[in-house]
Amino acid sequence: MVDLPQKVLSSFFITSTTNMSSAHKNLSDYKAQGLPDISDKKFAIVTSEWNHEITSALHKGAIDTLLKHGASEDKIVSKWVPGSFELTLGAQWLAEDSSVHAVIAIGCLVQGETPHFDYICQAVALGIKDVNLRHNKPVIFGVLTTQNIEQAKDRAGGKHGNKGDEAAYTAISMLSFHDQ
Ligand code: DLZ
Repeated sequence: MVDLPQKVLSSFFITSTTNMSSAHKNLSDYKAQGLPDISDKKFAIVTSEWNHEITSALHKGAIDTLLKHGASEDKIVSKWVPGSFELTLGAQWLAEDSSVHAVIAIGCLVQGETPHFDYICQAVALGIKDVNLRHNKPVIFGVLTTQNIEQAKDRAGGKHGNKGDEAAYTAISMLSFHDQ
């Protein structure tokens, strides 16, 4: 295991166990304490047009959460791509901007709508992971992969919260981890 200072370890893991889905069913229930000042941080959000009703709700959730935690409106960039498959390249283009501190990728893949659901899910997940590592900055996977549209609605401001909120919270948490 990487030898991180105890202060970093405890702050990261306490934040995680206090707020993550294992403790609260979903991250939208988090108690945002001890989050850093993010007023000088630049966030880029790339969102898929596919299943727009869902992705626009996730996108709004992400922006609301960033603003709620002190992000500056003029430091939030939003771009749209046609489908979730395009999120990886969109995220990469945004991550290439050295002034961007964190990227949030938002999409919604519904199983019934695509016979190649599994391939797209895997490609996007691995693609986003690669962009994280290539650019050494948080690129958050805010992509719903659900069996049907109802499950997606439940996670886009419905009974399971808003995964866009959670994606934004995760971005802030990772910046906090990095800056300590
Ligand atoms: C083609 C397709 C299908 C059938 N379903 C979805 C979906 O549920 N969610 C989504 O974000 N995108 C879907 N797409 C579009 C692909 O992500 C991609 O845009 C196209 O295959 C073109 O590369």
